[in-house]
Amino acid sequence: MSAKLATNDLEAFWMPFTANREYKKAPRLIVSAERTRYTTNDGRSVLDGTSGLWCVNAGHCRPKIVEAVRKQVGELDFAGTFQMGHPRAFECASKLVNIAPPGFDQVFFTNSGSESVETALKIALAYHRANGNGTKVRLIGRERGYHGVNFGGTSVGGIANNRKMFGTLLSSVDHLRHTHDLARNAFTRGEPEHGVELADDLERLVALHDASTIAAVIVEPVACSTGVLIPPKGYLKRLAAIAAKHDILLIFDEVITAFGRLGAPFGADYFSVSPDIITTAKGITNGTITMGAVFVKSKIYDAFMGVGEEVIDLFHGYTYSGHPVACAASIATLETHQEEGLLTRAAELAPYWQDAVHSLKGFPHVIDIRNIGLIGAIEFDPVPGEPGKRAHTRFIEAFERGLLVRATGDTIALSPPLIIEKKEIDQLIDILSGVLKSVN
Ligand code: PXG
Repeated sequence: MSAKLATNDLEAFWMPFTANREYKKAPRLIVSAERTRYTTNDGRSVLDGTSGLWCVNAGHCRPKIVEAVRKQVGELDFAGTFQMGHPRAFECASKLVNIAPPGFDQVFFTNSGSESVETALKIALAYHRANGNGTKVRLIGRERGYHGVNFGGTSVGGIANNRKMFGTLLSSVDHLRHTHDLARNAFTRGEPEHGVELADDLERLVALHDASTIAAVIVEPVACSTGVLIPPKGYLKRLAAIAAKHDILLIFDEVITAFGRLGAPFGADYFSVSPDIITTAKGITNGTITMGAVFVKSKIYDAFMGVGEEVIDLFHGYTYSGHPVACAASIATLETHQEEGLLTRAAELAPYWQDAVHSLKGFPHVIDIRNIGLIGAIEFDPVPGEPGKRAHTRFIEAFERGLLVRATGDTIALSPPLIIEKKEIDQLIDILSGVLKSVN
């Protein structure tokens, strides 16, 4: 298990979002995991400060989930869900809508966050068409948003590096301004005071394009991949009100914020905002098996039921929509959450977490610290001409010292498993303090 791999064994895997040549010269390899810790191939224990990639909310290798997967794969490995079914998919969907915010009564299964986003965008377009509003075809995203890597999600996404290599993307897309404003909000604890008026940007786009051409607006309640941008106080409520006024569907991309990350089951619960569609993935199975789910309000599902009973109501779906093993993993995940109170545990830890991450103020080059729920971010001033370098070197240094963090741009993002204990938060901050002393 812990055998070191020869460098040439690493060649075949073209790794995603990775500097392949640098990585393969000095690989960082994980061979096992338990609860909040990884073990590397050279036998070192590493505290997981990122829940994998924001997905292992209940901690690693939880026995109930592992057992459910083992059992399911031996009992029913695969059965399709096109004009067919198997009980686990229905059970899983029912359990999911039970914990969803009020009004979300249907779930469409996908296999990833990217697929959830594509599904949500297509449902939004088809919804308006089914309602006789076929001119509502434009999709609105937000600068610095991340909605996965497929064409729709890349188009509504707002991170230049993710877009610039891939041609013209979808037409009929526009973007709201992002909400990051260090001049007014640096070192805010929780939601920033300033910037609610940025929601009015949707009115600007309505004035430009006319509401009759706009189908949906998609935002992450907290924009995590771009470096953790926390919405200003009142921003999401105002955005929802403007969208509703113009019959524009509001899609919350909760691939990261769903399943307890903020201290409530969903971001929609946390911010008391009711969108029309919610996209999820990651924590839905605790990262164990790939799965995503799109939650829709009944008005959306019902709009598709106007066709004859024998007619397919939505021409969309994936071979693995509602895969039995993924559903088993998801059911066991939801049970683990329930047994251990994990969907609200981040709320209990949030004050301690907030003090802990803000204690890192004052280290060289730190220009902002942000936090919400069990998420933290530390932003550095960039090395001139080398954007991203400062966070990347600190990420590598932290890993060497036994802590996994995520570097994105010039920000280090933190999102430990929701089962983390206070003493482990202390360890995390202790290791990070050592790393942040660097003046380079
Ligand atoms: N929407 C949001 C809001 C996401 O955060 C996706 C869609 C796409 O999900 P899939 O499952 O297709 O990857 C994401 C994914 C990071 C990081 O370090 C974030 C994601 C993925 C990998 C790394 O910030 N978010």
